[in-house]
Amino acid sequence: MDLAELMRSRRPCVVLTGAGISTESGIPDFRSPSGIWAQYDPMEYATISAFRRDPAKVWEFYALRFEALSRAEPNAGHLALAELERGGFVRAVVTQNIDGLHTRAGSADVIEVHGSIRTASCPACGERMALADLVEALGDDPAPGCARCGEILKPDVVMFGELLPVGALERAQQLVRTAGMLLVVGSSLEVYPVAALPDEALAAGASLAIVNQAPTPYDGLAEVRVDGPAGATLAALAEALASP
Ligand code: BV8
Ligand code: ZN
Repeated sequence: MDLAELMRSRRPCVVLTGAGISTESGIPDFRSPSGIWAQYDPMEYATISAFRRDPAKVWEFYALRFEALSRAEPNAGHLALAELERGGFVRAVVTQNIDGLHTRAGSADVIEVHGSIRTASCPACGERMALADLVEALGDDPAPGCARCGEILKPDVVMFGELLPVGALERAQQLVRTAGMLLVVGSSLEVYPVAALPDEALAAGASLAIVNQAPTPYDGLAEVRVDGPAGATLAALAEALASP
């Protein structure tokens, strides 16, 4: 059975995306050979303890990523998922990405389980700062301080060792338990608790499909497995499902 036939027969489809759907927008992923973790040790830059130990160092890492993220545009993969949502095939997109590209591509129901770079918040008083002001503040201060109380702000992304936004994770779990199928696009499915979502979908009787350019631990359980680029694969899928 191919992906289009599966999407027609197993509705609604919930999509889970990872960094691999945004590489064609120029944003590096994490675990590919050219990925971020090849240059930066996640334990030094992406854990909440690293942030508490040396916030300026973690801010330096995120400032670099903000550069690439703010220049990025949605690609054919993001646009195809938005079209499939409008066409009634995709129920929602659960994303591990913090780049906001699904929303900019027109997807209406997007669950950002690892937060987003859209804002940063003050751990002490909760004051929020938007990305535009952040980028400006980062210009002359490696670790932006809270306008209200001076404490160093933290990007509103989920770092290793941090709990995911409770509402987001619960909604993602509820969606996959009531889906006809879960379509995973561009994720190595190695980071928990998100990497347990395919198990929850399968346990609830949903089918699993995976579009990814490297093996994942769930490949053996996927009814359809496409080892190809997300952009072209999803564009072809939207094309196939557009024609009756
Ligand atoms: C939690 C932040 C509970 C946002 C990220 C030690 C210390 C602390 C925690 C742990 C620990 N050991 C284990 C843990 C648990 C940890 C975990 O799962 N670790 C893993 C590595 C084993 N999880 C956590 O810490 C989570 N929190 O468990 O809290 C807790 C807390 C307190 C007290 C008690 C309990 C938090 C997890 C979230 C971490 N945040 N990032 C950011 O900066 O982006 S992780 C990072 O990995 C990103 O969020 C990313 O989204 C996520 C997953 O990566 P992927 O998206 O899958 O990307 P990846 O590069 O891996 O794969 C991309 C794939 O696409 C590749 O296979 C590639 O081939 C493919 N591809 C590329 N291009 C294309 C393509 N395919 C098709 N087409 C293309 N064009
Ligand atoms: Zn504050």
